[in-house]
Amino acid sequence: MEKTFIMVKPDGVQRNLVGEIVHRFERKGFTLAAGKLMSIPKELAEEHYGEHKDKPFFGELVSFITSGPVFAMVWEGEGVIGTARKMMGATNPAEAEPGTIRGDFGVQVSMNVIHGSDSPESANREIALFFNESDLIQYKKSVSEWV
Ligand code: RTP
Ligand code: MG
Repeated sequence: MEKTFIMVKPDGVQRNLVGEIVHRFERKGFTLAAGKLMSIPKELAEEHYGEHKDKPFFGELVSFITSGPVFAMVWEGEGVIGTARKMMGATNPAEAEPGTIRGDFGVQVSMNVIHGSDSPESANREIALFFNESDLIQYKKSVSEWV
């Protein structure tokens, strides 16, 4: 089953949005496979956001994501990578639709509450960066028959 890497960024943890975000993914019908509160070491942040290393905002991005704890998760379900991106909304919260996580809770592009993998390749890469294979819990929820 498809899996994606989702992370509540330091602003989301500080603003007590972990429960709200987990709740949205649960209510949607996706299954939590792993989750942990953690501080991201600088090297891991640079690797995670490696695609942006030549962008002008890279330093600010790494410094923000390492500024406080994040809540890292793996969510599983049909089409979860693309659907999670829709639930998150546009990168810039000012452009994100109301009803999306960034549209409802974000203001600035640099502090946009949540990260989600943008493709199957990114999802595999990011899950492997943050979790061991043995961290991913496989189980069946009876509700899966209904969504
Ligand atoms: P993310 O990787 O965090 O899920 O966000 P995303 O795919 O929607 O956006 P991406 O293009 O991958 O950018 C990564 C993060 O960099 C910050 N950013 N700042 N100052 C700027 O112009 C700027 N542009 C991007 C954002 O916090 C974005 O989430
Ligand atoms: Mg991205």
